Amino acid sequence: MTQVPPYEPPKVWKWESKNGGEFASINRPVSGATHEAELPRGKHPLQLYSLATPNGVKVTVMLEELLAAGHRGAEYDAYVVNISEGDQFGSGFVAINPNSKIPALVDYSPPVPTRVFESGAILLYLAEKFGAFIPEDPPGRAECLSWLFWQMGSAPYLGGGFGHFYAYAPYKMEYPIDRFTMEVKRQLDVLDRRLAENRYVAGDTYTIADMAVWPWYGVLTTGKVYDAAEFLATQEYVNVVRWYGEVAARDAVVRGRKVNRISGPLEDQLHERHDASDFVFRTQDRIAAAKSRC
Ligand SMILES: N[C@@H](CCC(=O)N[C@@H](CS)C(=O)NCC(=O)O)C(=O)O
Repeated sequence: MTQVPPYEPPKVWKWESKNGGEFASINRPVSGATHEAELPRGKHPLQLYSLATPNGVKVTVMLEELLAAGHRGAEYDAYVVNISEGDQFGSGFVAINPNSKIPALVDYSPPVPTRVFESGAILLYLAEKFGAFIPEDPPGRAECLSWLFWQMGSAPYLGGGFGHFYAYAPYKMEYPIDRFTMEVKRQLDVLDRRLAENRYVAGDTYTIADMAVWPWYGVLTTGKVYDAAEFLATQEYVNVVRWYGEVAARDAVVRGRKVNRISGPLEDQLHERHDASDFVFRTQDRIAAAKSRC
């Protein structure tokens, strides 16, 4: 087994800022705002504050799917919350998500503006608001919600467990990597068996369950999450790979993945989204080209 520095836990744990690993500069053992910062607000009723991480992409895909399905009330303004720079601890953001994590949404259409945080809650809120991407029949709805909550409960093992120790911890440790790899492969097998018998996660139709699961477990098979496709042998989960490709080809998914993205190819980065035309005129490649002409 890999040699790791010996550690004897003290009687009472004390915070040393260096022990946060890759995210030492932003991890803290307390909640609340660290600085005053108002959130911007655009012209649409729905205001999204997010980043194109797997949790953020769930919501931008849902909003683009709603718009593609003709729900014009789903027009939205999307702003970047740069979590590496601590934007999630600004007072305005903390007021809409006391948990200081993206994504968070404010709906200004009701008489009293409604804040929603937690990606699963946002998906469910939007599905109920527009009556879309969630089955109406009780058994179908129960199946859809079961998989939605399966994702919310499972992904922390993939992100906070496997991803942290495989990709971000200051040194590699066999014990936690083994433990979380075992669990993530078990989860992939759960999903693979489900998708062997169903076209989509909740059954025959594409729902918020797909939108929640796909950015994590679907994209994992491409190596774009933690660069771990080979290590996890994700190609063996053939039904997950098949479903990944089918969902990836949806126009709304192609668009949703670009919103609030601040790294990667410039043509895939749409930092702020206020209008459908932004996908044509406001991606970073277009902005860079316009600047070079000045
Ligand atoms: N359970 C939450 C998790 C959200 C979450 O972990 N967001 C991460 C980015 S993917 C974040 O904002 N991290 C910033 C931080 O931990 O300070 C959800 O699904 O919305």
